[in-house]
Amino acid sequence: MSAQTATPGLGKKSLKQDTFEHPDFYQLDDLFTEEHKLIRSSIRDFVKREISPYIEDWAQRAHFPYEIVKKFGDIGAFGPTILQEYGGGGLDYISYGLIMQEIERGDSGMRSTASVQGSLVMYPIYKFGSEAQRKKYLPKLASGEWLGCFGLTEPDHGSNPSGMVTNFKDMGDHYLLNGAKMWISNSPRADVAVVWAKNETGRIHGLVVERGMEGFTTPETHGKWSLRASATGELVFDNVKVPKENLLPGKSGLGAPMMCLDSARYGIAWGAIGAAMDCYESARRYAVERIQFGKPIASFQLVQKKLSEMLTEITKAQLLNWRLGTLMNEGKATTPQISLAKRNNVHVALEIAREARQIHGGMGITGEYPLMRHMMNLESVVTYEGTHDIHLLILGNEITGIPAFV
Ligand code: TGC
Ligand code: FAD
Repeated sequence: MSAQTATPGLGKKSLKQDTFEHPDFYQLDDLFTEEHKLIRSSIRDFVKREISPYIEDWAQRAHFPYEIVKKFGDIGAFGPTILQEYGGGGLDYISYGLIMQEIERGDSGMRSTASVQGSLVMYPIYKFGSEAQRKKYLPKLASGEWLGCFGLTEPDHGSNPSGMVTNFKDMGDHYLLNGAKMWISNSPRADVAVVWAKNETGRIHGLVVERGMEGFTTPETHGKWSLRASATGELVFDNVKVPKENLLPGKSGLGAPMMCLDSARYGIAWGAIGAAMDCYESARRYAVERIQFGKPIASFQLVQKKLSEMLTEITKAQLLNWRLGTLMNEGKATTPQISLAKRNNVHVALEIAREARQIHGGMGITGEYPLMRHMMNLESVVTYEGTHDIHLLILGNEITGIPAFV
């Protein structure tokens, strides 16, 4: 075979400048379908129109813009991988990832609203619910007519959900639910809550609890410095009578909520890189425009180092997401693979937000730029859905076969 017909190697000397505006340094667009690219651009346009102009004000005022719920429903942001017959999008996992990426480019709290609804409320009803439950809840959740939340964490049981004390007793014609959940995204405005609780034998089950059930309250958590545009609260159950048909019959045990977390953590791995890209893009623009010592600060080696490292980490994370997405599509992704991506990508996003803030100097602390908001949001993202260290231990367990949680 002659040199000319051998497998091509190097192509162009460099990429077009606009590649750096929306970084796609390793030309992943070549791997996305036209449908993927269309979904990405339509969500990106939606975020530019409906979130970016207002998010700073919402976050500063700690205001959850409830009207976004219906709008997310209209654009198909809720349950994109769920079958269309239940109101979902019937899309693949790359599409789901791209939707989370573009929403979190706008704000992590907005992505929380969407990923809780899709992965933590619709997914368990879809996966473990009866046909009647699917038909009752999924279309209303998909359209944004109803908002949902997911109650796993308790005041004394965060990283170790298996220790939960929320419980229900079989009273013959209904269940009696008691206990409390804490740190629950969407709870203050939720119409339905997927709640994980133990039965009399200590086995964990999922129950769908509806707003209006006597003894069920959702007090809001105030004073957060993070995810300020997302509503967070408690779920309090004081002798709540839950109809028997509200128990999710398809799966019990901790594995059921953990499967939901796999789906949500996958979305976060993509979402965090959306936030990172927003920070990087802002830093690149600022560095080119800001003059100090008579030159753009982009001409200084230390600033170039920061930008180069940001682009490197974003590119590695994009490749990780794409490969994980293809494994998800094939039904082959594992929990530790998802942990690796969630842990890595949120960590690098947080570092990128911090570095980007530095490039903006004093301006970086103002609401004129998105850096501080992303940075503070990511402090929650690195903690929820399994902390940075818990994911490290999940990987340690996979590598050694020895669980180091206890
Ligand atoms: P462990 O002994 O490992 O497992 C107990 C049982 O669960 C099974 N299991 C899974 N099954 C399916 N898929 C998975 N991913 C599974 N992970 C575990 C496991 O096979 C076992 O089953 P069986 O039948 O043998 O009993 O459990 P452990 O108690 O030692 O805990 C392990 C640990 C620490 C890794 C885990 O519990 C954990 O990940 N902790 C972190 C908790 C967490 O992530 N909480 C998230 C709350 S929700 C949230 O944060 C939403 S934020 C949303 C937003 O706003 O975006
Ligand atoms: P802890 O478990 O008390 O951990 C504290 C520290 O100890 C962490 O650094 C942790 O890594 C470390 N640690 C714990 N155990 C170990 C160990 N074995 N080895 C080494 N280190 C360890 N939960 C829900 O159920 N639904 C929601 O919608 C939801 N939304 C949230 C929204 C926000 C804004 C936040 C902040 C949290 C949310 N959470 C939600 C809860 C979240 O999942 C928990 O905060 C998280 O799982 C950690 O639990 P914890 O806060 O109790 O911390």
